[in-house]
Amino acid sequence: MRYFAIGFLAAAGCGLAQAPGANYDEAKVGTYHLPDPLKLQSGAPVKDAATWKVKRRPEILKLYEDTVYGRTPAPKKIEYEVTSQVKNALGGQAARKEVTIWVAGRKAPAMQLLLYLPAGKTRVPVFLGLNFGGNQTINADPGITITKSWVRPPRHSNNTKADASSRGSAASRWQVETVLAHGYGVATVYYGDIFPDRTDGIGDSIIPHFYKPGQTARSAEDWNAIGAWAYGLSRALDYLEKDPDVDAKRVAVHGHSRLGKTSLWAGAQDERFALVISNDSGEGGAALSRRNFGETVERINTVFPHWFNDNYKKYNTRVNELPVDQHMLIALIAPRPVYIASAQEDQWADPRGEFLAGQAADPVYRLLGTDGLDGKQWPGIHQPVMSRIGYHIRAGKHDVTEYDWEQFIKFADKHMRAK
Ligand code: GTR
Repeated sequence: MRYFAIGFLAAAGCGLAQAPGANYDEAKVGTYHLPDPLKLQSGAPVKDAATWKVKRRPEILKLYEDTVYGRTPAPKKIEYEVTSQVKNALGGQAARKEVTIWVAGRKAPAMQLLLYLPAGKTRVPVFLGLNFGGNQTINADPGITITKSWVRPPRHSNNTKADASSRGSAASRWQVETVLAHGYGVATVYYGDIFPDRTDGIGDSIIPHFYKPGQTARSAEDWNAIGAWAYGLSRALDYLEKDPDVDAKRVAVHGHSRLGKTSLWAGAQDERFALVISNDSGEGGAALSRRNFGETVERINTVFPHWFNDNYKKYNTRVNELPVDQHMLIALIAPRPVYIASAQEDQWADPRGEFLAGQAADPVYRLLGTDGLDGKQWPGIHQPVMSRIGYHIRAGKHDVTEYDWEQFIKFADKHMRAK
């Protein structure tokens, strides 16, 4: 994805100079002052859980809607149809279902949900996440329906229709068999079913289906791709609540990179998600925006103008004036468990900034009576922290690996397993 972004920037001719200019020098990060999550806009301190819940949390949520991800409209009722169901997928390890979910009536794009459940089990906890290439990419299982939605053409190709060669291409990022073996279900939807990830994707997204009569465009506050993807995750959870084989009170929402930004925003807004995982989400995700390290607000808004709302662009060169920073996004998830995963070679995502955001959310978790983020120091490579705010940094690149999943499972076993 990284390489695509740089290629895209060159192709679009919109300021290639910004990418090589990115700062990777800790000495040049500069000083910054983070907004206090435990201070109301009026200036009054938040001293108890009730004030957090009733006043400060809604205040922060609104700031995020107004200035970063945009306002999500009131949810419409889903309609759904189970289109296939087998009991013996993956060599007998799992039951598999495919479900079409209409999130905004039958005229709007529908999402195709793929669900695996450990064979013979009911009321199972589930890991739910969006995928980048179509459901068929998460496992080589030939029974998965290949997405019919637009997909980004592979290198040296113009083919925007996925074919059988993409089956299982992201299997290492999903570790389906391992997750099932630990007693969890796996649920996924292709993000392009909700908003095709192109600068001009809005017309084919669910967003116009929420316009009021006569409306033809979004306002500066309105949602955009990340908001729409997060909305899709909540509607997938609506379906999981109706499926008797799933324990919808134990659904972990996860995502990698731009979809990690999305899982955080989904978890922040929708308190039904029991646990939230961000993998290498970086700028606009878990990383502090005020730290000038790796990707910046200006860069992300320039290359991906369709991800955040239009007001966010006003902060391109004024990050210090943002009324929020990303520790407050994590705080919105409190007191639910949240896990932040970084990768050492993913400096673009600012691993340290991701840890510091978790740390700055800690006081909110503590106010709500949990252990927050254990430990004061940024942990070394492969030293996962499993407190209510969890964190690890692993060796290697921007990716989701077997190691990441081992930690996600351990974290879920600890915080979501017990009833
Ligand atoms: C990059 C983008 C990152 C991250 C990544 C991805 O190009 O700059 O913020 O979201 O894409 O989603 O893979």
